[in-house]
Amino acid sequence: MSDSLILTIIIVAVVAVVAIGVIAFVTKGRKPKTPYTSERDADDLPTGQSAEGDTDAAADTAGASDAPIAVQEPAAPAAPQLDVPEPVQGRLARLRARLTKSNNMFSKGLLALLSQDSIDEDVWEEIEENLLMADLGTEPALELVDALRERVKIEGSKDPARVKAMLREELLKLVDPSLDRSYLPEPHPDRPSIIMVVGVNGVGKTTTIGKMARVLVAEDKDVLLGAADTFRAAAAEQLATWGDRVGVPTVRSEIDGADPASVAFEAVSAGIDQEVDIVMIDTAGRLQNKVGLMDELGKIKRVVEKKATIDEVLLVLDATTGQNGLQQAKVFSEVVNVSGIVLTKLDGTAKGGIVVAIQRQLGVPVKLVGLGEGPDDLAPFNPEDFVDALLEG
Ligand SMILES: Nc1nc2c(ncn2[C@@H]2O[C@H](COP(=O)(O)OP(=O)(O)O)[C@@H](O)[C@H]2O)c(=O)[nH]1
Ligand SMILES: [Mg+2]
Repeated sequence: MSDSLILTIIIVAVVAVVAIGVIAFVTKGRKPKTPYTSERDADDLPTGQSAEGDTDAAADTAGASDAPIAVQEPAAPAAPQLDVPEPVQGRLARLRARLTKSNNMFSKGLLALLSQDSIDEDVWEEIEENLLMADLGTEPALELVDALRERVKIEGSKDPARVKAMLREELLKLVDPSLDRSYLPEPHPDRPSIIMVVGVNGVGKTTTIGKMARVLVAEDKDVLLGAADTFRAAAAEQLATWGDRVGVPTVRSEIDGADPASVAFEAVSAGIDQEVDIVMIDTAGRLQNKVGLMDELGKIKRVVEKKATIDEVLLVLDATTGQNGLQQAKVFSEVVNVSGIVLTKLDGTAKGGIVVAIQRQLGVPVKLVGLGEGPDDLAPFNPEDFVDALLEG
């Protein structure tokens, strides 16, 4: 009799613990360096419900967000040695060699073709093939060939330097220097900017957020990360590790498979509480179909926007996947309002033309490019530097 009473008590206790739901952890690496007011400093680690307006959202997140936020202090006893990220200015130029190496064939082949004594129909076709091989896309490739043909005809020049200059100008037109590529959202007076990062599994979302946190730290911004890829515990750990290196806190759930929207909500709440400049939200990419994708990303957006509107949705695409990447881009852009592209793994492909194809297809600019696995191998996209890199060598 008493045994079963004890058993009942244990079961009730276990159920109660489970019912608490999502417990978000805030790994706090460094004290925010900018303009927190002193009364905020005292409580800048949230220990419970943040200000007004949470009740609505709590309902939407099935009670998960009214769970207390536990504070996970860094384990290191001494002050951790933080990385100093490389300056952002001129990063693409520094990383240019990575692009040049992989795109050498592209430019060498093209220039050789264009510098021939007589460029006949066959040669123009070969030039077009070269451009298609570089994933430029059919329409832009045709446009480029037509424009070059016209100019070569008018100028009659076979001087390689001149031909190269023409090619540069025409490529630059296709990459479109007029697009707004700012990756820093306009600051808000009363709340952080929110950046959500989406894309399929393995394209480099988490890595990109980690690298971007460093870019933002180098730009003197206070950043907070939200690990809303709750599918695997390792994903949150991966993100928090990136954050720790530069003293950026990460809001995460300790439960695998927790509601991503709840974690995103907690991250934004913590970001508001801590008065950071930018909250970046990582999402899962395991979604198999459009409906699931729409449900999950839609819910994150809905729940987060009870606190603050999402300023930027960055779609991460792997440059090595070519047409496949374009297909993914299409699906994501149907589901969320993509405002910028991060093109990763450009160091591993000779298909730099994908930049043009993606921008054309989505009508959205490439804002940043990934050029390696190193922590500072992410660069703001600059059309001139990019085209120069394609044509170098
Ligand atoms: N070469 C290269 N590898 C990258 C780049 N960006 C990410 N990766 C690698 O791609 C793999 C998947 O990255 P991850 O961020 O976990 O992808 P996620 O599933 O979208 O979050 C990791 O091994 C990264 O190091 C890049 O720009 N260049
Ligand atoms: Mg990830």
